[in-house]
Amino acid sequence: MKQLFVAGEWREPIAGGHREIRCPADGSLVDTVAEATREDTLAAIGAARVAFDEGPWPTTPARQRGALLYRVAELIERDKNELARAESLDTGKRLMESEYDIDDVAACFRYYAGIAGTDSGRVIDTGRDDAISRVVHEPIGVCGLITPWNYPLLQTSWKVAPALAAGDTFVLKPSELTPSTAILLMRLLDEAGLPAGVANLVLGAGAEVGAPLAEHRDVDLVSFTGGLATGRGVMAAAAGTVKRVALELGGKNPNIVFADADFDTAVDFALTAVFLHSGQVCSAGARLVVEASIHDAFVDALVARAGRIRLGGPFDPRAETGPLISAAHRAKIETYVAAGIAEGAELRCGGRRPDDPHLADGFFYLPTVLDGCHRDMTVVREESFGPVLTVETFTGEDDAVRIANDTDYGLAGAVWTRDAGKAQRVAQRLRHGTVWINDYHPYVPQAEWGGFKQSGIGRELGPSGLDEYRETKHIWQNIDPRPQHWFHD
Ligand code: TXE
Repeated sequence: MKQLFVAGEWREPIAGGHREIRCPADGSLVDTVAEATREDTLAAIGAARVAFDEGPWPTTPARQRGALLYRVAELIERDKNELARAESLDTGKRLMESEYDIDDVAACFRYYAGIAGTDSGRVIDTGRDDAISRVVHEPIGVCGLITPWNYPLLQTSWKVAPALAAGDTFVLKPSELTPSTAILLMRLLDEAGLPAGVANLVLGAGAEVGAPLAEHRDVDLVSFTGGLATGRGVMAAAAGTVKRVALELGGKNPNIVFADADFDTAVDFALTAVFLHSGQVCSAGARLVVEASIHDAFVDALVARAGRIRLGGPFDPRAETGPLISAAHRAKIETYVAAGIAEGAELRCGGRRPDDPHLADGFFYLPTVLDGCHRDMTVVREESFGPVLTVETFTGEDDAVRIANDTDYGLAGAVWTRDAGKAQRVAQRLRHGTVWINDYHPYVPQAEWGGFKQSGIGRELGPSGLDEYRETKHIWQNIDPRPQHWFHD
């Protein structure tokens, strides 16, 4: 199984390990892939280090790096069907959703291709005619890129594209549950003509293969997307070498609905906000915060529709959403729902696995609505990352903002109202990295994505997403040097 990509070569893992990848929709075997160990990661870090210190990539003109990224975008579009299918088999998500994801992956590569080389730094007015001062950007070095299983290739592209645009080299470690599209991406980077050693891939478990990326002194930056607990560990491991750390750690995102919102549209979007991809979305609107005066009608309408959502596998044309990623993840969600009910929430729908025998081999869980929730409940405070909506009520603007901000997270949120002034006031007061007004979920590669508070550190996408992968240097030149005589001769 030559599926590790190190120094421009496809290699077997040193210890010869392997892992079975199974489709979460029905447990069928998707592939048996290489399972690396720490030694493989160390070899990959070494290759990325050599490629950075000696290779042509960091000093390749940025516009040329951009041209290569355009080629990668074209190859992704050429192989869209294969990539989407692989993504759906690994994650269980609907093929149509994977196709959207692959379009977004290509768009991300195009965006960073386009801005590579457009920012050549600043010339500073020193106030002196004998000195030139410039601030320039340089690649940061070797990057460790650790990605999760919910949007495997998409989240990878948010790291790989800017890292390459900046002139870095990297070691990528995808989630051990969803490695297939990372393997395919490496092939495309190679086909596009990326020099050997710039892109390296290791597959395997987080503690074994991911941890060295956070710890190692030859890695200059670790960029991690995943859970809060693992992210804290990555940050602690990175502290030993004071490397640059970028973290995207999910959210507990409020979806605020005022009584004057368009009722049917707000109900419709409240469903997509939380139940898209069965809630396995970092920005999922898992907390419905609804104005008390419309609470009953709104929740009734929402529950009626949630109960009709059709579950199914990736290639079932009638399916509207898919399974959870694993048995362990479903068990975790079941624990959160049970805790919510024990703490006083009212179960309005779902709260169990579906009865349909066709779904028995997958990790399905019914869309679930818990009403009568409050902020002290575990299911409201912590990210369940599943199809679980908690409902809280508010009275007035200040109350809505207070409830929405009362979380350790701060990734995203939405506000629904027909009052434009109120929408802007609330949007400005929300302590979340993305705020949607009368919408939910859209994003564009041109706009920054990331979290306040414990949702993370740094920003992906947009110009800031490139800055994460660059160092800033000030170069000062005295063009007429003479003794200063600060100290007496
Ligand atoms: O993620 P992990 P898990 C949240 C969600 C979910 C929870 C746990 O709430 O229920 O995280 O999911 C690698 N050093 N999100 O356990 O562990 C791991 O191999 C270095 C939110 O699946 O965070 C994988 O590649 N790396 C999220 C990556 O970290 C380590 C998306 C993410 O896995 C490691 C996914 C270690 N010690 C889950 N241990 C989002 N922000 O969108 C594991 N990893």
